[in-house]
Amino acid sequence: MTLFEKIIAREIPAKIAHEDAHCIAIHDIDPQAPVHVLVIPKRVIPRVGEAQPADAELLGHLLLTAGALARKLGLAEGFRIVINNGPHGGEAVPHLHVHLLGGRALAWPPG
Ligand code: DGP
Repeated sequence: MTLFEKIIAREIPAKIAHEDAHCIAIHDIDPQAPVHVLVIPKRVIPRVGEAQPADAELLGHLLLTAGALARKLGLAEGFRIVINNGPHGGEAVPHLHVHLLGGRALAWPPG
């Protein structure tokens, strides 16, 4: 089981921002911005580089959910969506998740 599957199963606690049939959104344990939420599919895709055409609807749902959460959490000034992939991408948890970051001006390019 991945760490996020354990959170979905309520075996590990998390602050939940949203949940529906296909995904859960939790506040990151180590926030990098005033708002830092992870949108996580309930069906495990290890990383976006391994996603398949059959995952298209689920991937779209994750982005739509992140956008809706940005509105709900008051990120009217802007926000960033990040998906880390593999060692050079900074991936730590091999269960695809969308980072939603906002609440401050974010630097570009990222480190
Ligand atoms: P990534 O590096 O893209 O795989 O992001 C993993 C994120 O998961 C990282 O920002 C920290 C967060 N994280 C790790 N463990 C936990 C946890 O137990 N609870 C919560 N809420 N977030 C976690």
